[in-house]
Amino acid sequence: DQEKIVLSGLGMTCSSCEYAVSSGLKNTEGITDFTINGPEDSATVVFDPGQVTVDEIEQAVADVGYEAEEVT
Ligand code: 9UX
Repeated sequence: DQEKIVLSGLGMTCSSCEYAVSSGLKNTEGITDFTINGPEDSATVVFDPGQVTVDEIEQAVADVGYEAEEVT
């Protein structure tokens, strides 16, 4: 199974921020695919809910220094 969420209001303001969020997502098991939208300050994440929860994804992003204001 695959689910898709959009994390927005992360606080990414430069390309290094985008890189940091990418590395956090890349190192999280269960995430199948993601895209970072720098200008929109958002990230779309495709994941297997059997392997990882939305909370864990948010935690992975928090671990690299960003916090989603909104998850849709
Ligand atoms: Mo540069 Mo992005 O300090 O926070 S990594 S703006």
